[in-house]
Amino acid sequence: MTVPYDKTFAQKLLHDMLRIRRMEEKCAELYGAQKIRGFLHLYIGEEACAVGALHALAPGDNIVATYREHGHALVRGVPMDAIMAEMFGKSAGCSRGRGGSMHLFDAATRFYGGNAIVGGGLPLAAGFGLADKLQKRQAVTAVFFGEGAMAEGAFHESMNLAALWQLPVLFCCENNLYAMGTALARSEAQTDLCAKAASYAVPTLKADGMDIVAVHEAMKLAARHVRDGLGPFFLELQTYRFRAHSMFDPELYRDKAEVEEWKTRGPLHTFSARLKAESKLTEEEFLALDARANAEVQASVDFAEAAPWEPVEDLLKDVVTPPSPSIPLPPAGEGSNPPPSPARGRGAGGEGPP
Ligand SMILES: Cc1ncc(C[n+]2csc(CCOP(=O)(O)OP(=O)(O)O)c2C)c(N)n1
Ligand SMILES: [Mg+2]
Repeated sequence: MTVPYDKTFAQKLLHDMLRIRRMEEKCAELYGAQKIRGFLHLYIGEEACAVGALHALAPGDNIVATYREHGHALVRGVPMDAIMAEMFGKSAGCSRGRGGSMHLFDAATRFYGGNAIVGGGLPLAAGFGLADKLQKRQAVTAVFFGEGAMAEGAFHESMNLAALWQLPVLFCCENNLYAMGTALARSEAQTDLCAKAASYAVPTLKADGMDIVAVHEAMKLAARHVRDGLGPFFLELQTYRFRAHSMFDPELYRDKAEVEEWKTRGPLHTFSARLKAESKLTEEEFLALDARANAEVQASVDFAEAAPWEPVEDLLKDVVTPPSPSIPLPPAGEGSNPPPSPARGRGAGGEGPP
């Protein structure tokens, strides 16, 4: 299929995938240098999903993502400087350095995380959808999650309420076949994710998540459905991560040959090749786009390095709320936990669990 976009838009899609790839390659390097600490989950290989999907949404739409969300934040418009500073834990970061890699957040672009809990974004998305429906805002809430989240109760509860109340939520599952080291077929009786979602009477669609055109077209269709007030939609993007789950993963659960096979379908080189074959990209243009992406990454690292650390005396700010003078404190003794009653305690009458 020919690429149904003009040269400018097609190159924009390619450039955004390059920006994510180069930013994350640099993050992996900075992790080794201990500039970035804590958890770090790379999206390398899956870039077509975030780029294709987010370019089908409007600025007033809400985005909720997982801990593998650096690319979603970037394409949504969170400045790379603010993302990189967040990775470094600097207060110039988009979550003031308090969140790190897994908790990127930016209300200005309606990017509502960055959620470390598997499935944690799903109820939030249902809440955004409910709020928009009650306020008669014609917005879509797009929630991204891995196939591992579909085993969580939060997925089923959110799907059920979204369908029951016909909420404007676009459920976007990035199925990369593994949840940490667990393959889908080892943990799920029903491996057809669309069949699972369809049990909530929600329309579903599968798309090739390695093909940015397929992702973008599927997402446009899904977003139109939701925006037209027809209720929620479930989209499965079939994709693959090329790197480890996080920075601590010996990858004993999959063959190297499988990874190499998926790499032949890598979204960057396949899309570049298509654009070149259709005279929408030259090698010089590719190199220029790549150089721009690398320059943006280097500038963001310089920014993060130069940014100051949060002063030590501020570290408890926003952690503990100071007591409000308008709410009197309870007299000493009240409000604390009562001592356990001997009648309820174990050993009193031999009751209670062992
Ligand atoms: C509720 C909960 N259980 C377990 C974990 C530990 N955990 C972190 S990532 C992950 C795998 C999730 O896989 P998937 O949803 O497929 O997303 P992917 O990492 O493949 O993008 C697990 C089990 C967690 N963060 N939250
Ligand atoms: Mg997964």
